[in-house]
Amino acid sequence: MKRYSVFAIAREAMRYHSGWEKAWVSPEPKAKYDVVIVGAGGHGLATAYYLGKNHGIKNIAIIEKGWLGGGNTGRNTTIIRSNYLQDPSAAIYDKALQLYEGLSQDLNYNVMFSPRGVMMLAQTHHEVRGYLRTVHANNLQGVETKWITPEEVKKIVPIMNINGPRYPVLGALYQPRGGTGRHDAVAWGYARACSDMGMHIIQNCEVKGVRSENGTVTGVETTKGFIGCNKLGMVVAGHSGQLAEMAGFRLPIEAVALQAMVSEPIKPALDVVVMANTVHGYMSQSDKGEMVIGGGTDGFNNFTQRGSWHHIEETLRALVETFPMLSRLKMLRQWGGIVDMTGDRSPLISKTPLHNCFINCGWGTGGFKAIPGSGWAMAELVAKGEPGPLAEAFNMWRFKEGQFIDESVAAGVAH
Ligand code: FAD
Ligand code: PYC
Repeated sequence: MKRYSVFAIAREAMRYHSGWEKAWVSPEPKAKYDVVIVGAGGHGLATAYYLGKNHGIKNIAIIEKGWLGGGNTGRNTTIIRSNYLQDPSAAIYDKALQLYEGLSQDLNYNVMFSPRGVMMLAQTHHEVRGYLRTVHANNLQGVETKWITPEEVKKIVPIMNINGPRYPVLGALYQPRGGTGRHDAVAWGYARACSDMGMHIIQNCEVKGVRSENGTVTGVETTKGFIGCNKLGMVVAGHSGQLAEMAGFRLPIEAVALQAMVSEPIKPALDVVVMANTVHGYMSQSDKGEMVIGGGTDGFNNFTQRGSWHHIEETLRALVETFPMLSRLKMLRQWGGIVDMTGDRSPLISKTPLHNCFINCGWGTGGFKAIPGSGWAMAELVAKGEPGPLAEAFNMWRFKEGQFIDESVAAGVAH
C-alpha cells in the first residue's frame, strides 16, 4: 500500500491524479480462511484489523451482504464520547476514545476525529442527579468529565435558549475530549489497512446459513457459495438475531429503527456536540455546515432502515425549543438504520453455544464511538478463544445470571 501523505497529494496533483491505487481489492472468496468475519461495518472491520495487527492472524475474509460501511456505520451521527456509568463500559469506551485519538496516524487515513467536546444537557432534576453520579463515577474511573452550570453551557453554546418554556437547562455533563469523527472514513480506513494485510473483503455476499460439525463451526453458506473457516465472528448489528438463529441459538436482543437528518448548510454556529435527552434531540454541526440532528428510536421492532414520521416532528419540535434559530432552517436529508438493542443497553462481545463462533453486537444507538475498542477486544476474544479484560463482562450469559451492565443513563438517545 502506498502511504498517503502531503508529498503523495503533491505528486498526484502534478500527474492528474493518475497514480492513486484502489484503497482495497475485492477478490473472489477462497474455499477456506482461518477466520471469517460476517459484517463489514466498523466493528467487523476493526476486529479484522486488530486480529492482523495485534495477533498476526491475516488469513481472514470479511463478508458483507451490501457495501462496506453501508449499515449503521455509514448512517450514524458520529458522536464519540466515553462518559458511561459502569466500570466495564468506561474501560472499553475510553479505550476506544484513546484509539480514536491516534487512529488517523495508525491507519494512515484521515478519520477526521474532532475532539470538540460533548455536552449532555440536564433538564430535569432526575437528570441532574444521574449526570452528577456519572461525573463522580468517571472521575473514579480516570475518565475526565465535569459538571457545568447553565451559565457555562450558555457561554460554550451562545445559540442555546437555556430558559426554555418546558425544560430550562439545569446544567450539563461535559466531556471536553469527546467529539465527532467521519464515519465513512473510519470504515474505509480500516478496510484499506485490512486489504493491505492481505485480508479479503467480500462485498455483495450475504450469509444465509452457518455450518457446524459436532458443535464446532466449520463455515458459512453464502450467496457466493460455501466458505469454510476455523473461527467465525458475527458482527452484524441489527441482523444479529438472524445470524444467531442460523447458528442455532437465541440472543437477548431486538432490532429497532433509529433515524437522523441534516439541515441545509449554514455558517459555523455550533462547535460542540449537544445532546438533550429529556426533550429527545441532539445536534452538532458538520464540517460542511449542515446541522446533524437525531432523536429517539422507533418504539416498535422493524427492519425498515427508514424511521417513522412522528420522530422527525418530535425531534425538531424539541430542538427548536432549545435552539430557536433552527426554526427557519430547511431539512435536507433524512435516513435510518437498524440498531441492535439489549435489555441493559450494553453490548455483547461473547463466546456462543457454538464452539469457535463468536458474537459482537448490541451496540444499539451508541456503537460508532466504540469501534476501535470493540474491534480490539473482539480480536483478542477470537484469537485466544477467551475474552480479555475489556470483553469479559460483556458475555451473553449475563442476562441469565442477572449480571447486567445497566447503561440506560448513558445511552445517547431516548429509548
Ligand atoms: P453495521 O455498520 O450495521 O455493520 C453490520 C454489517 O453487517 C452491515 O453492513 C450489514 O449489511 C452486514 N450484514 C447484516 N447481515 C448480514 C448477512 N446475513 N451477511 C453478510 N453481511 C450482513 N453511535 C455512536 O456512537 N454515536 C452516534 O452519534 C450514533 N448515532 C447513530 C445514529 C443513527 C441514525 C444510527 C442508526 C446509529 C447511530 N449510532 C451512533 C450507532 C452506531 O451507528 C452503531 O452502533 C454502529 O455503527 C454499529 O456498527 P456495526 O459495525 O456493529 O454495524
Ligand atoms: O451514543 O452518543 C451516542 C449517540 C448520540 C446519538 C446517537 N447515539
